[in-house]
Amino acid sequence: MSNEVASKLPKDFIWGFATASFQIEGSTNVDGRGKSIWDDFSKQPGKTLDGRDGDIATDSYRLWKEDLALLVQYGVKSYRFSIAWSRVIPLGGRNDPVNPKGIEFYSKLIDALIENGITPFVTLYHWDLPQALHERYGGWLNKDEIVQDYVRYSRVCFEAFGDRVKHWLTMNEPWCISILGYGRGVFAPGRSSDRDRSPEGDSSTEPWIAGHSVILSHAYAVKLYREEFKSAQGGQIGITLNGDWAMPYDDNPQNVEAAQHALDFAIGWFADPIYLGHYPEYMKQTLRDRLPEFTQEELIVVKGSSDFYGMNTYTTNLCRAGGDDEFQGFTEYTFIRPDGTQLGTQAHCAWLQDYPQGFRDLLSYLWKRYRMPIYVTENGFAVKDENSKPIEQALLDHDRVQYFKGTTSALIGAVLEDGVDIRAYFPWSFLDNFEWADGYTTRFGVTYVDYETQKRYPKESAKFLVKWFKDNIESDEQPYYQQPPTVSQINNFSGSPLDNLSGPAMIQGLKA
Ligand code: PNW
Repeated sequence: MSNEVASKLPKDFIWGFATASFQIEGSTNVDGRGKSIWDDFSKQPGKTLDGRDGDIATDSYRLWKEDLALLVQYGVKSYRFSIAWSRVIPLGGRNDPVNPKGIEFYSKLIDALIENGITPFVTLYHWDLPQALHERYGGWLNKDEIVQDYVRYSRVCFEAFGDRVKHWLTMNEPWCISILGYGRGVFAPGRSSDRDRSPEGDSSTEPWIAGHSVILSHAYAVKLYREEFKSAQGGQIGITLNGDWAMPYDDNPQNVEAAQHALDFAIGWFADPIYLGHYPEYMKQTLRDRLPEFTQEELIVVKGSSDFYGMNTYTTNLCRAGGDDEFQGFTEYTFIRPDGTQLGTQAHCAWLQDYPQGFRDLLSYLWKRYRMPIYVTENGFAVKDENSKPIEQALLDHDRVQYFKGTTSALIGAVLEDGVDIRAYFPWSFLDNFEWADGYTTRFGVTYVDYETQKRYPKESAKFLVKWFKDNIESDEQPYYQQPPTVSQINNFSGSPLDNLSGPAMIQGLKA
């Protein structure tokens, strides 16, 4: 047995689908939830492409049992979701009251997942900062306040859920929080130097300050977990960073260097301090005194503050030296090769093309540079014009299936041939959902959501992924996937009848 060449992922490999609270929950005004910065931001004219907000989203706060039943039907091993800070602590702060209804919601969800053999993979912060903290002291711009408030929020979550949650992600994508929220101003809270966009903000300083606060908040929450919870609860905790592969446009040494500069600004900004203990040299040179410094005491807390490398990645950029975009490390991105051909298939969003080799190259780069086990916590594709297609056609999401064929084969190649230690893979996303500044016009789901009826329809890509993981993970005698539960089984674990089951069946189109 042991000298057989492995052809599958190991049996403890984790896979499942990912979501985030504000993108799916809706019910923004119930059970004591406080506002997040996305509530008002998404309601301001011009902030979302379709002018829509997150008040309903996929209605998953109400429909969570249907969502769970679908996850069970898919046979996932794990589900990545995020907790809305302002449901748990409506005003967010360290002296503000905890909301029992908020705790209860996530507690029930966690119990139900576990009862169905699904491992909860929980993000503490996926961009929905309590609005009250933004108003009180500027949110991520105020390091001294936000670190303490975030750590207290984390404590409440470890206390309430840590007996059952063994996989924690502190922050989702600090680059997006900082650059898109405080630099480009396209995400909440929408601050920017561009006065057409925002009455306040300074794009030359605020993103670096916000990023610094995010790193420290993450690190002090991890310190708390390790000191007070880990020995009893036995979980793992880390951060998840976004970052796309940067490929030199051609062999010109300046472009080769530019690709590294792009990686320094997109990934190294966070990964270097957290895994190596310092900001990248190129960032220090470029930003000088605009890049905050860590004190010695802080550095001790920051360095080594993640148990694994959490990786969200979508695409590959061809990189050329030059341009004036500081956020990209003064590198120009393109998808057009020197010979005029496109790198890959274009997605609905301008920033995304399909290029699986880049995914594999990024995995190798991160493994060599940081030497941490990698959890791929997001990876996905939005089919061009999917939202304008009739449902039956949208379900035949050929380009998304191609995308996942490419990334799953790159994934298994990285593990079995390149020797990269990858422990998990979460396609984004379980459902079509509120795609931030794109509103509902861009669909990333493997499950189609009809927003008129809130019915869910598995797309071809869901079927592809379910089968791929069934076929490509080693199994014991006991298959890891399960039979879908009956409605009465679902009712049993929740103790109440399925609410909101409208029409013949909420979930259609998947053959067991
Ligand atoms: C991630 N970019 O965001 C987020 O974690 C998800 O919430 C989101 O729905 C998903 O990717 C798809 O967009 C990103 O502009 C947003 O490069 C923007 C970018 C990358 C990731």
